[in-house]
Amino acid sequence: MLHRRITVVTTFTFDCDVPSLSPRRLVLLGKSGVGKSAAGNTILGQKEFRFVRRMNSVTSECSEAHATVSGRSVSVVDTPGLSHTEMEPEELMTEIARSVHLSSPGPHAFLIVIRVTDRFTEQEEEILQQIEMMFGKEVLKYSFILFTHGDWLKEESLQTIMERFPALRRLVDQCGGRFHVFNHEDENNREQVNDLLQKIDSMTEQNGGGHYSNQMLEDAQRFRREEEEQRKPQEKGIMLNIGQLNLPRVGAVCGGLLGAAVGALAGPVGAAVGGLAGPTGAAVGKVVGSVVGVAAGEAFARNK
Ligand SMILES: Nc1nc2c(ncn2[C@@H]2O[C@H](COP(=O)(O)OP(=O)(O)OP(=O)(O)O)[C@@H](O)[C@H]2O)c(=O)[nH]1
Ligand SMILES: [Mg+2]
Repeated sequence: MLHRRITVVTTFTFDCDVPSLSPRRLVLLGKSGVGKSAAGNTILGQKEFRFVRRMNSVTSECSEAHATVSGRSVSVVDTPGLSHTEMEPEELMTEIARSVHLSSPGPHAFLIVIRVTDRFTEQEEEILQQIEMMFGKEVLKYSFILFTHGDWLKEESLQTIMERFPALRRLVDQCGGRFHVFNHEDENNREQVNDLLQKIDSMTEQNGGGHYSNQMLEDAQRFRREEEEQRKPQEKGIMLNIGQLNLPRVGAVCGGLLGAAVGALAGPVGAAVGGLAGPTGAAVGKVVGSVVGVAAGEAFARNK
């Protein structure tokens, strides 16, 4: 009897997408000079983005760089400042939107960079409105406030600063209370980077492992276009109403009123003169008054 030995090789596939080791794609957003590029370098642990202390904006184009950080692949996209000193608003918006494509298939987190030393007013809240306008409401689910210049915080903790500035508290609250403080002066401190990545992991977990996508960006852009289209007819409506006004008639009415007023004024003057010079003077005064009035009225109507 022939015995056949059959060997069954079973392949088990483990899904190795362990959350803490899965790649992370991050986009840095914020005003000019707040330390976006410097923060990008701190995260990657290498000098990829140019940063300098300057009055004018430094970064004018989006750029992507990646590195292995604590055993995982991390990609960072640096963007021009939302308050760029030289770019036109439309050009700036198009360039910043490109960050999503560079972060393909889409970023896990938008790091909204704010300097702890800034004075926090309602104006700071406008940053978030600007970001929402560009990327849509969905963006808040993936947003995270990253404070830079942590070395400037003395004994005061960020919690106490937030108590002093309700606008800042509101800003953080809108991002689900997520924030982290960075100190670029201490760039070799990898703990601050690992802590940030952990916080981003929790956010990603809350988002079911998902990320912001090109589709969300397209939806936001379509929504913005539709809103603009809806606004246009109303603006046109105002223009039409002005266009439909019968200007010659308006001119004639205004002219008539003006003429009557001048006539009324000139009439008594003539009458006074006439009163002095006798009945002829009065008649002449009245005629002069009315002629001046009518002429003024017609001139006004003609100009219209
Ligand atoms: N002391 C201190 N300085 C910092 C920190 N982060 C950034 N800076 C400095 O702030 C300046 C501006 O930093 P950048 O990274 O160029 O700022 P940015 O937001 O990229 O600016 P733009 O490219 O113009 O939009 C640089 O001189 C940095 O060295 C920080 O945590 N502490
Ligand atoms: Mg920069």
